[in-house]
Amino acid sequence: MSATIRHDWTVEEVNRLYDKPFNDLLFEAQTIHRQHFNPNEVQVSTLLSIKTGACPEDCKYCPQSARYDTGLERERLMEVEKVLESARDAKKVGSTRFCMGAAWRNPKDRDMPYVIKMIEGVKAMGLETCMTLGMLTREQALQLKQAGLDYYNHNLDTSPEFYGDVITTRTYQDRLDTLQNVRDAGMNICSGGIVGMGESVSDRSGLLVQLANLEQHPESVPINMLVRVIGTPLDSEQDVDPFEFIRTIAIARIMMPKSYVRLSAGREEMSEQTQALCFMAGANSIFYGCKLLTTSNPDTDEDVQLFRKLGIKPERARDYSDEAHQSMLMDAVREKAEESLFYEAVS
Ligand code: SAM
Ligand code: DTB
Ligand code: SF4
Repeated sequence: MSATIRHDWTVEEVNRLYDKPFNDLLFEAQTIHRQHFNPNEVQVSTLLSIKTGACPEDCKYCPQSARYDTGLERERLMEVEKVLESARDAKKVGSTRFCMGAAWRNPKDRDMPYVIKMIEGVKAMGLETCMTLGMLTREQALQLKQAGLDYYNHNLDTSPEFYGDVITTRTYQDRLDTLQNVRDAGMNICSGGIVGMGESVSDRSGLLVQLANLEQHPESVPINMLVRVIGTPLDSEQDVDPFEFIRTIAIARIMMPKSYVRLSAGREEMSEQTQALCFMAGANSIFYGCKLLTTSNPDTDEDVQLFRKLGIKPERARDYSDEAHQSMLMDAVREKAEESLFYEAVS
């Protein structure tokens, strides 16, 4: 049982992990988890939708697409001060990372000064910053990095084979290109996907293979269970067997031993016992706060209770200023930046 960092996974091999006896799989995942993390600590992030609804994209799972009638009220880009107020509240309740999401295909140049002010303000509070704004160009990624953005969330969502059944307005390669731009700018990557969209086990394996075979594993891997929102094309998808979801978490942990695996959307539908098994399987991050972007998340009181019952403590902010991590990110940046017009921006 080795925790070597691999980037050569195959779908067949991962399918075999899905076929393992449940207890063997969980034991393997928990053993690897303990080699890299304190098993009784969970990182806590808070989400805020900074621009809601009316998105031109057609992601079939998403309540924010303008193409589906989900009854969601659209909201323009939030004022910077309002965003900072929310971040202060998140900090008060113990979150260490503040994630800001926008229902955009990509940010427009005119939006950048506002999101930059948001990053600077949140960062000044001592919170880690994360944004998810859709596709990014290299230049935009560099601007966000310069403003102090720690993480960029951009999910691959599913396997390359199933992807076209879910989204047609941007390609899988577009997503990979954005992840490359984020990496080249020297930011941490947050990328994962969704379980429960009607995909096969091989599609779940295919997603994890794509993530784990990236040049560097994403620092953060959110595994979402589909939140079925009425009006979206996936609103009548079948329930996911909780054991299948837990297996996905365990396999993500085994394949990406040092990444934070986030038990992400869908917790409201999960029992405490399912969530506990997800933590056992190696999940070590959650969204905390009663709202995700537009749908609900468990009440903070419920999460405090659950942590208490399990003896779990929220993790204190990780110091990504540590030299080894910074120099690893900066090596990647320099390599790419030398060929780029934007070298001055990062040097
Ligand atoms: N618009 C940007 C984008 O798509 O890149 C950022 C926001 S988007 C809402 C971020 C992610 O939320 C999606 O990639 C998807 O994985 C997740 N998500 C959206 N709706 C969901 C749902 N109903 N259930 C589970 N996850 C969902
Ligand atoms: C991620 O993987 N999950 C979060 C975050 N990244 C941005 C979003 C979940 C959204 C769930 C549906 C909603 O609340 O609109
Ligand atoms: Fe738009 Fe993002 Fe929702 Fe897709 S997931 S419809 S890009 S907000």
